[in-house]
Amino acid sequence: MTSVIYIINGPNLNLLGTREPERYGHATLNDVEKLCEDTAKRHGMTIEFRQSNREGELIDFIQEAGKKKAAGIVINAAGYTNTSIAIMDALLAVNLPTIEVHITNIHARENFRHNSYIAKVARGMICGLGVEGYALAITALASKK
Ligand code: CA2
Repeated sequence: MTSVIYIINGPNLNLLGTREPERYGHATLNDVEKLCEDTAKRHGMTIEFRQSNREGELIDFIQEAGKKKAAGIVINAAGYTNTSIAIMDALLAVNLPTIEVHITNIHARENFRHNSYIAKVARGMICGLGVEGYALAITALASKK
């Protein structure tokens, strides 16, 4: 096992900080990457930070994390959270500790956001705490809980 944590972001998260700031906040995805880098560094770890608007590419990132024997995965699958059995299967296949993150509280939003395929295979889920959830997820993986 290496000390690299994969941070995987799904569709539309490239728009973070540029649209709907009242919902998703003002931090950009670059700001989130910096937050993750700084948090990982404090724990003596490194990150691979990825985003894609394509389901298959997200699956490629998960398989890459598996091949690289990453210490864990932090994933915000965005809209694919509620639809993608293929992403769930990829996470099952690599069998790495995985923390699901959502910026918003998906349970306080529409019903269709409540059922997460990722949650079925993740070690835990953090939602509703804004982008700080990414830092908390890295800390959880680093402490091997
Ligand atoms: O709260 C989250 O992190 C979500 O994963 C965000 C997804 C949504 O489908 C999930 O239910 C909850 C949407 C990501 C859209 O990202 C944008 C960011 C800024 C502006 C517009 C979209």
